[in-house]
Amino acid sequence: MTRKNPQVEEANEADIEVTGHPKTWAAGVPGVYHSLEPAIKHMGPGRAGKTLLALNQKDGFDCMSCAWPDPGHRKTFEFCENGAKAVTWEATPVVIGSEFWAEHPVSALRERSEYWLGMQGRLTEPVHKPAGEDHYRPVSWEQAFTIIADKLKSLPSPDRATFYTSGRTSNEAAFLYQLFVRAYGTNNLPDCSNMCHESSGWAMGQTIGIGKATISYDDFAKADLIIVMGQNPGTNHPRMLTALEEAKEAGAAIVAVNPLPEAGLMRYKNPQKVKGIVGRGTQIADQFLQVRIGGDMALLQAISKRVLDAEAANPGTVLDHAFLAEHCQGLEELRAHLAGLDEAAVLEATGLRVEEIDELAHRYLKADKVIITWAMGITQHKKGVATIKEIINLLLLRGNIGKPGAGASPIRGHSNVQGDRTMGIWEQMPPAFLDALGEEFSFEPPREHGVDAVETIRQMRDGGIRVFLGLGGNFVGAMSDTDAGIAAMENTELSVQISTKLNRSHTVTGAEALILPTMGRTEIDLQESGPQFVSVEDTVCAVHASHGTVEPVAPGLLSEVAIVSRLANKVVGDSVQADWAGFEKNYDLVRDHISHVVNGCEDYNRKIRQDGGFVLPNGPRDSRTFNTPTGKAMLTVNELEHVERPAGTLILQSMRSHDQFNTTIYGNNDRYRGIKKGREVVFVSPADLAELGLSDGQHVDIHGVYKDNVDRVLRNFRVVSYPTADGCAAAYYPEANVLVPLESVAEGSQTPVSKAIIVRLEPVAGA
Ligand SMILES: Nc1nc2c(c(=O)[nH]1)N[C@H]1C(S)=C(S)[C@@H](COP(=O)(O)OP(=O)(O)OC[C@H]3O[C@@H](n4cnc5c(=O)[nH]c(N)nc54)[C@H](O)[C@@H]3O)O[C@H]1N2
Ligand SMILES: Nc1nc2c(c(=O)[nH]1)N[C@H]1C(S)=C(S)[C@@H](COP(=O)(O)OP(=O)(O)OC[C@H]3O[C@@H](n4cnc5c(=O)[nH]c(N)nc54)[C@H](O)[C@@H]3O)O[C@H]1N2
Ligand code: SF4
Ligand SMILES: [Mo]
Repeated sequence: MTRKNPQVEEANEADIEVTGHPKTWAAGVPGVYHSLEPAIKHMGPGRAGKTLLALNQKDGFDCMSCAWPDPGHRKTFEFCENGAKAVTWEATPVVIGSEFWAEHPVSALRERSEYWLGMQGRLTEPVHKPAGEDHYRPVSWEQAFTIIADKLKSLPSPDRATFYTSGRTSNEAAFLYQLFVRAYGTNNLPDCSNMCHESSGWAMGQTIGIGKATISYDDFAKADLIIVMGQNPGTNHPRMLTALEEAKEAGAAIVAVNPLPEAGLMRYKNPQKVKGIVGRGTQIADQFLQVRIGGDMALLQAISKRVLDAEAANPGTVLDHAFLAEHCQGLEELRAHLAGLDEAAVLEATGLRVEEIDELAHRYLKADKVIITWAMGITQHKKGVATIKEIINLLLLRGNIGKPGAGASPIRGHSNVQGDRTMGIWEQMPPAFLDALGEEFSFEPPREHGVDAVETIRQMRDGGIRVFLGLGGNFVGAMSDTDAGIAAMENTELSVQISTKLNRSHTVTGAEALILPTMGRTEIDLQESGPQFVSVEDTVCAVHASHGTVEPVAPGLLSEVAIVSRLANKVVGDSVQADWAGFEKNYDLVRDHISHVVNGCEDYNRKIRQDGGFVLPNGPRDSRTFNTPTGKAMLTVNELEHVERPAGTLILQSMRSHDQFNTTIYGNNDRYRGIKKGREVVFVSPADLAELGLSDGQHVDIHGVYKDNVDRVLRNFRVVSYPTADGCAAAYYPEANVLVPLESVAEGSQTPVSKAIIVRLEPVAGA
């Protein structure tokens, strides 16, 4: 069944093709074609059918790509092009055989691209790179666990190790993992969320007492106005376009706030509908505000000011006074602060015209039910937390939280990143959770906060942290300041990655390194008590089961639950009262513990077996209950600041192409933006090109401009003339991570500032 040694050609960046203009519509029949054809080619018709037909079905498995929720009524094809790509990438029958490791020294693998590494196929056996050697070699599971356990037990303090998690991990594996880590004695549990929606969690936690969306799926169709800020759903949450289309049909207006005219935000052709196949599709955005990078905070303050001005003009008619009086605090301070808003600064920060801002304010005032959604264009900024607090301010003024068709909705990235947090993957879990955990397993969990992603790099680099263990993900590839990340990982004594496929973090290692291969969500997980399922939580707090449907790609693979349990058994054993050997035989035992420890998960085994699962309780959404120190939702005052851009520089955002999932590169095209066969491009507006004396097609070096004067540079990128907001530029992540200093983080959340990198473009001599 399996295949080995695929011929994978690296991209030759000299071949890049640019069609010259972005697409104005997304999905439709090309979307379906672009997913089915590669699926059948890579998996064969049998495996393609068994996976894609089960994708997002109630008795099938949950899409491992983004965290977009499933509608109550499912169709036969309940997935999008990018979901199909994720499935194809994971369920491929191509595997890495034992001989691979002898053929490819680690130093040679390091020169390969993420694309090439991922295309080598699935990892199938544990491998070990001893200190001082340049090759991994196969080892038994038993040997692998012994190496890790011996090392962990030899450390002078549990805080000398760090335990990363990426957001694909199931609730069951995540729960056991954090238990293991805390039983070992540390809260060092950094995760991908530190680089992602951490700013949302901070801002919402402080203002409304919960770091999660306050809406359910059905609220989209009930809204009058949906504002989509700093998000590219056509690529990153493609089925959200269906929800937006349905909302429009039910009468909602949609506003997109983005420096780029992203295809899906403009027009959408729904492949499930006749008009999506033959027609022009639905125009999605009624208004498109082409904001300057980092200008959202100013825009939001300007809208809130207009709301308060309208109230002043017609007292008692604009604000939701009953809601504000009963549930909120801070209105007067906010009013006083916004009264002094400098409109000239707003125009400078946003790059928008007054009429555009007035129009959005008018739309907001006209609407009774408003949803604001956002993603990385908002969170990955120095002022990310403050900007999200301004989103909350605006919503609270007119009671747009805790009523049907209205609410705040961070749209999560990884398919189970939200669930992992619910299960305790956070370096700062609150005391109530730790109390419950300690009581359930009869031990005293550590109380001191652990390290987040940025602090992990610092402490590994400076020699404090000696062991890195990653449950999924690609820490070195995903983190900011690539060079610092490399130096940090190389400075550890042991790095361990639990992974499905090869990536950068397997080629940049500690002195000694291990790769533990694991099963993916598509695969049938057969254990002693029968086939197991796992559970996940989507972006609107719905928890449901996921059942694998194809044979595991190799016989020796262990599930994540099995790996974590066996490792924990070796390292912490019976120092906590946990049936480590029993968990992997029957995941119901894990869920019983989750029932007792995690708020809202009582009776988990029964509720998870209900049709479609269950929805976690959510105070603001369900009852306008706000778990803040005052018991009220907090309107907050945030000093306006926007990204300063010295003359001759641009503000560069790093973003995803249509052919990638984070550091996983499926291919070298970005169809909606008209890019083919390469990724080393930088998008710049025609006006800026003229001002900088550059032209489309020219090659430039991109230099980061930071006070520390470290020369962070990306060499020889092709300039693409593109309709981005003036003063702004864009390049792809993860390549652009080289340019982001480790110290450049959001205030409060410590999320790397991946969306506002100050750069200077220098023409490549002779090019
Ligand atoms: N196919 C696919 N799906 C994915 C992923 C993937 O890589 N591929 N990744 C998953 C993950 S982990 C995440 S977190 C999400 C990410 O989902 P997104 O946040 O949509 O991802 P990005 O590509 O980072 O896009 C950021 C968007 O914000 C805009 N933007 C940048 N700066 C600003 C700004 O200052 N203001 C405003 N208003 N807009 C700005 C950009 O133009 C872009 O449209 O997607 C998830 N889903
Ligand atoms: N410059 C810049 N940097 C960014 C961002 C940005 O927009 N710009 N975005 C940030 C964001 S939002 C995020 S979420 C992070 C992402 O950071 P990560 O989550 O660390 O990175 P991924 O690329 O999603 O991880 C992919 C790897 O996960 C492994 N994997 C896949 N499926 C499974 C599975 O089922 N189990 C296990 N154990 N492993 C699996 C595979 O080996 C694969 O290579 O990157 C961040 N970095
Ligand atoms: S919208 Fe997201 S979760 Fe749904 S099928 Fe597409 S990639 Fe998967
Ligand atoms: Mo993310």
